[in-house]
Amino acid sequence: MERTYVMVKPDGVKRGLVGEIISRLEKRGLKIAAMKMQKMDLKEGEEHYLEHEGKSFFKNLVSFITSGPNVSMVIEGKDAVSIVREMVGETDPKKSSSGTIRGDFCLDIGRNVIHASDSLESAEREIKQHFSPNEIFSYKRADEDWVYE
Ligand code: D4T
Repeated sequence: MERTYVMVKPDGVKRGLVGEIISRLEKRGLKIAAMKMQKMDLKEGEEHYLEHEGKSFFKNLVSFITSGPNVSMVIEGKDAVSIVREMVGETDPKKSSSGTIRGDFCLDIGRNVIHASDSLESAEREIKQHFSPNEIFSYKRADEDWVYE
């Protein structure tokens, strides 16, 4: 089983998409191992987007991600990192297929409603950045024997 970090960004929260997004993840069979609402401060925003430091869109990116509360989650399941990235769609919603979260709910690259870790290494780093170990839960979902063979 893998764990990945997922965040409904401030635009997703303000647009009332939290329930829809969580519902898609749950219905796929993925498990919520941790969840909280939080607001990133400047330092956390810059740390989250460290790989984009120096790029033309960095300032806007940090200002957007710190503009309001987000809903942060640890999502667990078989191949969770790649499965969730596939459900999220392309970074640019214009290139995202219908049926993906970005393909169904947004139009602009700077307002793409959700973040999900792009590798196991990023997932580990991002989970550590946003959650302490006692905020992450291990439990069995009642339908697990029907989700996995
Ligand atoms: P995040 O990290 O926000 O989930 O997005 P992705 O993992 O899908 O994509 P990313 O790290 O390459 O981009 C981070 C973030 O920057 C915005 N962005 C990106 C932008 O505003 N202009 C751009 O040209 C690019 C490449 C969108 C997502």
